[in-house]
Amino acid sequence: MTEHEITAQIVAATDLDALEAVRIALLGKSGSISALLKTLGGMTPEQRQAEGPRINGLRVAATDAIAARKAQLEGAALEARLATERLDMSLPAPATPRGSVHPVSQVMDELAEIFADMGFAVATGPEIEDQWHNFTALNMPETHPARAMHDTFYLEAAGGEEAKVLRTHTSPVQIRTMTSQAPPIRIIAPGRVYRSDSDATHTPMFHQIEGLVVDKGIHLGHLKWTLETFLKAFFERDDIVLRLRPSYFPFTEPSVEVDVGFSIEKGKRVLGGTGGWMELLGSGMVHPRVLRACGIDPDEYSGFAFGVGVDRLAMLKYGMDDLRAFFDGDNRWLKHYGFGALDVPTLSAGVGA
Ligand code: 2U9
Repeated sequence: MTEHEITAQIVAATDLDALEAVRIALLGKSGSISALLKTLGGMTPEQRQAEGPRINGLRVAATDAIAARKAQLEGAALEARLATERLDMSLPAPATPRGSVHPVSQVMDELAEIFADMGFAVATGPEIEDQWHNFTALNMPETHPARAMHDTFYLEAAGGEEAKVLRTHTSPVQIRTMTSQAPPIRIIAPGRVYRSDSDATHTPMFHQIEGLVVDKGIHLGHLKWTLETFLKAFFERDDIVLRLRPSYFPFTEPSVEVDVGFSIEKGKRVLGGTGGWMELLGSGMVHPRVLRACGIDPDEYSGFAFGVGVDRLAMLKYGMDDLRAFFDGDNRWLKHYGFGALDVPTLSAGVGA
């Protein structure tokens, strides 16, 4: 067997499987070159001196030629695969993108934008909470009736531990911020919350956005200005009028419910003016007990907080009437109310654009 015959066999292999078969036939345990190598043991030293380099030369030549052919065949296989997987990146995007932005996501983005302009940071936290962050720190001790009023979902507790809850509001996020960060604090906490409640105006999961400001000398005037500025930007009207009514929440003192004036335009109810009043959000000055629970001295600092349903804000701004449709995943509804997948809501471009 000559080197020429060996390389001819290797070059004749047209794919990787055929090449592997040739390799085994030459260099495998019972391959022809392996058989030649075995004959060296039975030779005289003189024969071995002559045959050794020749047979070894065949082995090296075969090994090198197989490696070279393998690289060649692998390169060709890759080229063939790339040719079939080719994607023309210059193809234009479809004229009508299929996905759309859910109104709740759009409103969340708009809210983050509006509050960022007022110097608020966005804070987030876990949706599975312990009872201290969801209730106790918010001035709702175990026996407090508000715990029952929240229609809480309790999780099964691991042996001996206190049951965790699905957070009933985003307030625990503010508790986590206050226990980990010193004032001044200016945050909004948007996110999913859960209550065991379901009808045309309630879903077991809904979205809230809450705000919290803690600093020296914060008072109700700051709260009213902040809410007025936010609602004017959100509803894109300068004639938004607020009416503050005394109320009660365990975590604020005093507590105020905020109504917003509406008027009738072309037979439709629109926000703005003072033709009637609609309850929109809850707020108040952070209860001194809540500040103290978070290690903040209420004699030195005060704060305001507010909470509003994001789904409700979306319904009011974009004229939707059934809350349940928000979470049905019905493509026709999403097509009708959804926002362009490529739109970026910015205040400068008009939040409702
Ligand atoms: C801390 C202290 C106080 C947040 C507040 C409300 C009043 C309120 C509701 C609006 C509609 C919930 O989505 S809704 O059902 N919220 O009325 N929320 S004051 O007060 C806080 C929060 C955190 C540490």
